[in-house]
Amino acid sequence: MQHQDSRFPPVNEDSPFSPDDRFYAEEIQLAFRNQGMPLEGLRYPITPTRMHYLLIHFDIPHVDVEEWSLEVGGLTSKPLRLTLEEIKRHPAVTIAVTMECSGNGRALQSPRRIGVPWQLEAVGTAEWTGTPLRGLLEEAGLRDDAVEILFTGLDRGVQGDEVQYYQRSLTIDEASGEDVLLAYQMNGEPLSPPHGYPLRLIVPGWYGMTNVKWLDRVEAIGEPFHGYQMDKSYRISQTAGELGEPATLIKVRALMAPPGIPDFLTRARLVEAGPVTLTGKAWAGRSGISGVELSVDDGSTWSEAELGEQVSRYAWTAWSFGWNATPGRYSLCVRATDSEGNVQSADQSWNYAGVAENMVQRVHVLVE
Ligand SMILES: Nc1nc2c(c(=O)[nH]1)N[C@H]1C(S)=C(S)[C@@H](COP(=O)(O)O)O[C@H]1N2
Ligand SMILES: [Mo]
Repeated sequence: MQHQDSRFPPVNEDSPFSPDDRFYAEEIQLAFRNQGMPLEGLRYPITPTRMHYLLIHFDIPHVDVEEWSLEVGGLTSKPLRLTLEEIKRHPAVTIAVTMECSGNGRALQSPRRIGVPWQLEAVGTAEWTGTPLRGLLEEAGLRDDAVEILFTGLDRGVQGDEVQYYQRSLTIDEASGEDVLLAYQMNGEPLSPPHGYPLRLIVPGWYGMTNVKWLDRVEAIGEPFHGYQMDKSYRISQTAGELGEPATLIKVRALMAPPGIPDFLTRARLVEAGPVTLTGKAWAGRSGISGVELSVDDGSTWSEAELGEQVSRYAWTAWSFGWNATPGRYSLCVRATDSEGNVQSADQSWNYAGVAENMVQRVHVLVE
């Protein structure tokens, strides 16, 4: 390949893919539509909105807020229809939440699954402002025969041969959690169209797909919902046919802000010899982080990093590690342990959908 810096391995030689396992044009197009957070974004406690990742299955709906209203109904004694102004008159809370797409890391699994080809950038932390859902459910008066709350977005498309609106459900218990929000602001601004304008669900601790955007309806239903985005997608299984377990709470993960400077094409890192402070963030759904460890020898030996502040109960914790870098090539690894003792593995745990995978990050560095 021309224009390649000779100090770095040729494209793909150092990558988890074999040369004949390149990405398809369809995946690249999905990657353009669904931006990731550049990993240098790990330096911010709150991700600037334009750096937060995006995942949009179908098209971004065009919403005229004068025409828009939210229906809160189904098995309720007093169904509601609320304009955005009416929703904003309800009690408001702001919570910093680390959101991660369940497909984060998908493109690092081998054999890889066709889908949005995330490496590790499908994560971000934002301050979401909205009204607790449970207040509206109380106002609407849930009937005793309701077992789940179904959330329907305005976006429609075809997936797995099914024409569908984007829909996900939660049990009444989950939906009534005090921190489950109907959010209309992200980082102090109205939601942007790609992030769900005018209103979205925020369920702190759960993988991204739970946070239904462009809300149209919130309905109490009498049977568990078995739609495509519940039963056919976001399942941890070894084959297409198998139902498997659903992806739910975000698993423990640590990531490193890339040290030094990048090689343009491969993103391999060039670091100056001497003391280097490696930094990053670690998170785990609804658990705290009890430790972060660093390895500079591709996972053979590990040392404790120093933990910084946790941005909020549902947001990532900062970590840092002092490394005395001497000339050579390194594979830096970082792994976190959550407060329940779950620790990241160096090996992949492959599944068919490429979801809820949290293998340790490896960062290739040349020290000169
Ligand atoms: N209506 C609707 N909601 C949605 C989606 C979608 O395609 N449509 N994508 C989901 C997925 S898979 C993720 S990871 C998050 C991403 O939220 P963000 O784009 O604001 O980061 O939104 C979720 N909510
Ligand atoms: Mo996602």
